[in-house]
Amino acid sequence: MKTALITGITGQDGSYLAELLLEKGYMVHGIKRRASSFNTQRIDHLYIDQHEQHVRFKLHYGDLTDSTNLIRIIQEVQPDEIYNLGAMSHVKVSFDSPEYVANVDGIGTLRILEAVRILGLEKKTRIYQASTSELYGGLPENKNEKGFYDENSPFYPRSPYGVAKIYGFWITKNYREAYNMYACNGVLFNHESPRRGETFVTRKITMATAAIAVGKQECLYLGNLNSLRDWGHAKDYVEAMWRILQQDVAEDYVIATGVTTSVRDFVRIAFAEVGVELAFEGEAEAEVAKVVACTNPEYQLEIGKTVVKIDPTYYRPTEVDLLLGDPTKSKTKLGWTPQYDLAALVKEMVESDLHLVKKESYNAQWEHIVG
Ligand code: NDP
Ligand code: GDR
Repeated sequence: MKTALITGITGQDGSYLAELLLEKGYMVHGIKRRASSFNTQRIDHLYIDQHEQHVRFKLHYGDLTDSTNLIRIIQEVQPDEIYNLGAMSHVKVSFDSPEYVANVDGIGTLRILEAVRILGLEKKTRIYQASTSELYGGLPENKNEKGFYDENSPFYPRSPYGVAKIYGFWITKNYREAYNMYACNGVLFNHESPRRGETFVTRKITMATAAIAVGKQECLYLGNLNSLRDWGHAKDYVEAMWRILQQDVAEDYVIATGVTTSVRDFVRIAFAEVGVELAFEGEAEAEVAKVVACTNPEYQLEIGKTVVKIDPTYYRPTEVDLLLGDPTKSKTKLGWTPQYDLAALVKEMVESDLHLVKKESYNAQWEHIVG
């Protein structure tokens, strides 16, 4: 039985990856942070009473800022594979906490690599580093001749998050070259799911779509509607992470769908899921989206109602305008093909959020969400 250790197991990707590895017969260890309230909602369904025999899922308290803790856990677990998914992963928030992000997302990666080296596990333990399309920064001149970002495109990060992650990228590559370690970067483009954190734009939109449809929210406030993202499903992307660690030779891979969509169109597609057609009018901070048709008898929104407005609070000091990844290498070398397209992703997210907001207990004030 192979043993895996996942940092960030309580996050979106950590939860899907834990499910995948358990299905594959792994013993799965995860690092969770101590918090004053429960933070394991995404993985509670995987928890098995630790007193039972044959337990294959175990959580350890820890933090990527704490080297001795990481060394102790890795020594105890002796993992065959480490998936370093732990991070402060919100780009906008990284402008508020740049030093913390550098420590967790940048130096945290070094701490994992060093722990493996200190413990003499370089030959045994394979390491996956959660790298990101944010490294590219969306500069048009850096796209390849086909108009995509690929494994050879230059980096130009545009946020403290991107800058911290670029350190994680290079230190992973350096340890691979310097110490012959099996350490790889998955340069993943945006991936979403019903488990996506509520302050990322897709989830913010699908939750608001559902809440507005059932009359529990008036309006959705967003920032830059023009930005374009290559959105896939987290379930597909964790499969790619696993494949990256199963190759003969350690390499870095871009994981993407190869399709890009604007935030504005994501809003349109989400509202169409509840039978609402929107029209966008006005420009810049005065842009709004109004209901022009409502075909689902279950959700009777007034024609002409404004359901989306701009709040400049959500603008970023520096923005990544466009992301579009070239998945050619991952398709050919890893045999990876995503199962979801954007339509299927949005459908699943809206359906899940409708289920959530229809619960009587649901009364969140999404108008005031910060993120
Ligand atoms: P989430 O924000 O959903 O999860 C982040 C995880 O990291 C959580 O488990 C969180 O714990 C944990 N974490 C945060 N700070 C620390 C810390 N100091 N020490 C240990 N753990 C910590 O992110 P995703 O699941 O979406 O992403 C997973 C990884 O992939 C991240 O590294 C992210 O930067 C990267 N990535 C994500 C992409 C995406 O589109 N989703 C695309 C490219 C890269 P807690 O639950 O306690 O907050
Ligand atoms: P991103 O994801 O920054 O790409 O990082 P996010 O969903 O936060 O933003 C995507 C785009 O939408 C625009 N936007 C808004 N974003 C948020 N969060 N809230 C809003 O109200 C809003 N309005 C418009 C943003 O400006 C941006 O252009 C994600 C994270 O998962 C990272 O950890 C990961 O590395 C990258 O994807 C790839």
